[in-house]
Amino acid sequence: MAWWKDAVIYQIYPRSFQDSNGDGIGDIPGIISRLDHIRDLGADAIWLSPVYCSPNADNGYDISDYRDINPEYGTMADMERLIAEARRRDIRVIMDLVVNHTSTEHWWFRQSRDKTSAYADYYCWADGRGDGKLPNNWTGFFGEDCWEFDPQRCQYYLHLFAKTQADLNYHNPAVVEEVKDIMRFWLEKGVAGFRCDVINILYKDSLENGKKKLALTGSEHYLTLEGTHEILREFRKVWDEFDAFTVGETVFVTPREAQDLCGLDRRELDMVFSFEHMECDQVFIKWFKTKFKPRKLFACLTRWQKSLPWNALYLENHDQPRSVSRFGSRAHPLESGKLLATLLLTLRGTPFIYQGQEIGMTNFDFTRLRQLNDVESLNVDRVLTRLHVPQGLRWRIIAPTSRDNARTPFQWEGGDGAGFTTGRAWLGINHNCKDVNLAAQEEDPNSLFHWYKDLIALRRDTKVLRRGAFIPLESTRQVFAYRRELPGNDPLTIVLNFSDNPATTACRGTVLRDNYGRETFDGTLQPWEAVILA
Ligand code: TEU
Ligand code: CA
Repeated sequence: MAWWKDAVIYQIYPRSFQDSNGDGIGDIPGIISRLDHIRDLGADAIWLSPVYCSPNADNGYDISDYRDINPEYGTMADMERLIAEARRRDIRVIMDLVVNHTSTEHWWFRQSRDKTSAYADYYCWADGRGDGKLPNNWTGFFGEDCWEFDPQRCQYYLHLFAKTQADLNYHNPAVVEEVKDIMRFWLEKGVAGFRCDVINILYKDSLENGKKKLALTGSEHYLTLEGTHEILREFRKVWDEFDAFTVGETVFVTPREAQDLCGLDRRELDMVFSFEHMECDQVFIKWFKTKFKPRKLFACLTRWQKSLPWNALYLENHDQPRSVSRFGSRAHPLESGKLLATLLLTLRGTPFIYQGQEIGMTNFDFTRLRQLNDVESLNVDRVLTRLHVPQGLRWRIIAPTSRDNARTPFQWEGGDGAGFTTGRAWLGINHNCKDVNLAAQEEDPNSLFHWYKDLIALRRDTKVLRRGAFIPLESTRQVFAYRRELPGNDPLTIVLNFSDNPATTACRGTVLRDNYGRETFDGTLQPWEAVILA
């Protein structure tokens, strides 16, 4: 049963959601204590960023034990209680499945250092090319080399992400079986499915040199290859046993490749997170930001809406800067926040809301690298330093792109600790929590939080918004308009003005929702006005 076609999914970054014991780190009992907020918002499922045992080089995306919970977050009993408490509120739990790599502290990796062990072929080991040269010329996702020498085994291992995230070897059928067992373990505990981390890069066809590129040299050897499709179909056998839901995080995929990854007849994934629309404000790579051009976003969304039967919709996650800071307006934070909410909740697909998005949390207000934790930002700073880029410029590159922008603690209240912790938070709390917090927005019927809540409810009650086709109507430098239609249902028209300036549109209709509270519509649009017309 495709429950996920009617669902809104809420992403939790456990470290920053709610601390329950004053150590400054969010935890599972904290999440349980906030389930009512998620119910109140109207979400049907939560996706938890990793809570497994991990030395936290990449905050849980480096797993050292897939069958246990990071003690900072709680115990397996807490996790079981979370699943049960969520179920009691009709909320499904989706786990993050991070199986492209494990932590080098995972016992598979420790064993793998010994060439004679049963785990010898679990990772991508290779010899250097003589006189201290690396096995090939590939570069990693975090801006650095992707090979590390292991003195015990006297070989290099591949790590496309941080040094302590070693890539698994998917040429080894034993690895595929291990992952299937891990998935069964969690599905038997009652989780509803998985968000599959960088799932389109599992299979590396060879470790040959790649074509030199500005970023990710070597990626033609692992991006969305047939070997990965085969592995997904193998995983799918387990998913089908449990009727599990899956969304793949798929880096650098085209609509064509996405069709193959989640085509109904192919029995691979249910949907994918694509990245193209996250690239509308960058040149070449994510660290070179340029002015956001709404028209690029409209074109990109339109292409994906038209190419795929179903999309995973998102504007934020734990890797991306905050959407109001990025696509919205400083002059109109509330209106632009509501407009972005309207976009997310009226496209065709399954909307994912990232914690804090529903109250318009912004990018961090840090001023120095020292305040950051993100392994990617710290690596990039090291690389830029090596290239003699001066400190001021380094900060100007890193600050707007750092993943920590989305990782500051949830702003529940305005006071010290923002209701997140009674202790010292592991990552700085944004000082704007005095103005931007849930408690204040709950009181204010005109708040962004109430707008999200209202649109989620509208979506739940309006079949055309959930299942209708997407028909593009207008796409100018600032206005995006589209229709959702479904035989036997009244169509809806959505008009969005992505600008601090007014605009006009040819669209007309009776107002169902308007973020300026207007009751009639004559085709003129205020700055950042969002209208749903019947
Ligand atoms: O991210 C994969 C990914 O490619 C990017 O989003 C990444 O965060 C970065 O921007 C690359 O430049 C996933 C997870 O979402 C991320 O948190 C992990 O760090 C990464 O995989 C490794 O597991
Ligand atoms: Ca805690």
